[in-house]
Amino acid sequence: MSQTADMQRIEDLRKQLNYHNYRYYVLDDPEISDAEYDRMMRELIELETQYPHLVTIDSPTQRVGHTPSSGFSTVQHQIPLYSLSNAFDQEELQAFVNRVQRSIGQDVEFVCELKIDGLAVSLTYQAGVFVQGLTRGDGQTGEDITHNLRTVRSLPLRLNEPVDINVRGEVYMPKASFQRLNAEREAAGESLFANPRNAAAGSIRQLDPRVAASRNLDIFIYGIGAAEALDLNKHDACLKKLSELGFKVNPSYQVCRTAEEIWDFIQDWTSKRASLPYDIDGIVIKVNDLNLQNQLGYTAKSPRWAIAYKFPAEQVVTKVLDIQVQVGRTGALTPLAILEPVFVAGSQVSRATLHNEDIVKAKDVRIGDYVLVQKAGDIIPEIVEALVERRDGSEIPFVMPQHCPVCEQPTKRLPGEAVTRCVNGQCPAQQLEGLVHFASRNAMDIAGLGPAVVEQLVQANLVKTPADLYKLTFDDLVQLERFGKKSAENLLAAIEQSKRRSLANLIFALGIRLVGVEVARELAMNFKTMERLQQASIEDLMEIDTIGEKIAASIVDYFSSPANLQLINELVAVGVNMEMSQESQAELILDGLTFVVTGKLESYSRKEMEDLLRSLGANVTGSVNKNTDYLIAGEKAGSKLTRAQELNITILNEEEFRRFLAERGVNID
Ligand code: 3BA
Repeated sequence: MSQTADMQRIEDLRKQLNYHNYRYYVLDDPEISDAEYDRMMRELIELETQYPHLVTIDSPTQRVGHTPSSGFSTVQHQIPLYSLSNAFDQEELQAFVNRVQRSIGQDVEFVCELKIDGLAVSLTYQAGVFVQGLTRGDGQTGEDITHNLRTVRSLPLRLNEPVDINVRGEVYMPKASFQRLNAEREAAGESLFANPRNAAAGSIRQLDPRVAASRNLDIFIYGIGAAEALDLNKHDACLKKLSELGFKVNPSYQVCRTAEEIWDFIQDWTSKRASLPYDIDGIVIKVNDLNLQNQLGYTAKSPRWAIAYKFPAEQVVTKVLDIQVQVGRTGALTPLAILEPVFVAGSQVSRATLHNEDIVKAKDVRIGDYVLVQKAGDIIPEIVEALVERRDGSEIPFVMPQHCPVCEQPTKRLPGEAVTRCVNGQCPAQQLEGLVHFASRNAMDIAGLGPAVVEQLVQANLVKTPADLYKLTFDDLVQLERFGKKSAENLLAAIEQSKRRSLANLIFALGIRLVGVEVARELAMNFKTMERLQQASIEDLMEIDTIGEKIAASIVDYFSSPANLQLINELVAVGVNMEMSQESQAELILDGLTFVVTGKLESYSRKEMEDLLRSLGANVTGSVNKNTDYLIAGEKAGSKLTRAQELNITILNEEEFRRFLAERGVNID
């Protein structure tokens, strides 16, 4: 075929694919089969491979991102995104309507919309082509998530008209996709997302667009940020126009003329929301007339012409069958209410944590009580209160046990602390939780080793300490229930791989109290080997900026226990990495030095420069003082430069900093 014919075909395929994409993802009404769609897509990919210079950013082939980006850049919103003020009941809603009507001096038309529970984003189109998408961020600046947004199938890459427009909407994950994703994660032993909103947030912030693409995100558009003259004067007309341009607009909006009509709409959706395929967390009420919106204006944070009515958390009554005590990784004893199972906010609830002794006392929850249960943040079940009037005298108050329910050793509650602990380091419950933590994602990241499998291994007496994991054999595993050959092989491979995790991961994996991911990283960077960390004194540890006395004492305490030392020796013996790798050490050429960055740099934003410095091991602070080693100063540097000169601190401009690094073997060009 001739090149012109190919070009024509490319154009043709793009048009068709965009159209069918819209039928499928926006209208939910496809005209062709998936196979036919795939065939066209493959043909287009083939042609674009042949003519790479013809690939455009709005081509349907560009939805699945290619390479992961190194991070997101922060971008200023052209028009800021305000927040919504809230109304939590009918009275607050009525007050809003009254305020608007009094201010306008007559009856006003409102539009009620479902409040999608997702993440607000801002999309920019130039001449009808999607060019940039940002998160809401703080409303003034957001993060550039263009690549991930391109993977959202209902987001048009090209509009039906070549307009310049900025629109706002909500990215969300449908309930069904959320259930599927969590089921997959559970099977893989990965941590679960708390709700569809968090899953959507985690997905849209993936550095690798291929991962975002696999997450089935969706988007509703509900407003225009800025547009060339479209000649619209009502909000409902904007929604209609957005829909005509090709955007997915939620169809369930309604024009209301009185507070009663608004309240009816709210009541209606309060009962219907469970049957929607996505989460909504309220109803947004907006003044319909755009001129009146302008007239009402904004407060510092939110428009005076709109309000969000937030649904109350669903509360149900159930009975406390028992209060059991769980023992966590650190030995903390947590009272847990066992409930008669009930359905709350979309799922069955049969347990609710009571946190600690004081909270049980404050709520005065007793075994046998009827209680009011709700989900905090729509996911974690909690007991709101005990229904005292329903007691018959048979209820039994809770008493924190004096002995650990698992190992039967005495428990301890230190003065000033809310937690009661089992202080026996050999307690099987602590060991189990410790193993789960050891294998978890930020620790040794052993795929397939979630709580269920750990429990199986412990029950079968195959594993007591993390070191035992490395002694597991194929025969050990295949004899377990639900373990096939394949899963046994996979788990052994994952355990083997974990031997090469970084020193920081290993330190975190040990589960030393008060040592989180960040502190573990600091420790690895400062001590470089497990051996040196083991020998560090409280004073040595406290030399690190971020480590105070409590953390230091906890670390020294950990390494003074013979059982812990034995664990480390065994991990050494099976070949677990105990050192910071040579590469990461070489990269940390600024370790121990404190930098301040000021002024406008030529080829870096200030944030990029600070990230670069941190990645090389430097400590970066905001103000110049006697602890500062270097000041990197760009154009228009002000008081920090003066202060550095006064203190005789070495000042580098960008070029000098480049040379400074080059002399130390690092080239940043
Ligand atoms: N409408 C969220 N803000 C919304 C434009 C205003 C607005 C929302 C909305 C301020 C939803 C705050 C973030 C923001 C654009 C600022 C909606 C929804 N309207 N339907 C009135 O469905 N979650 N969120 N977004 N500007």
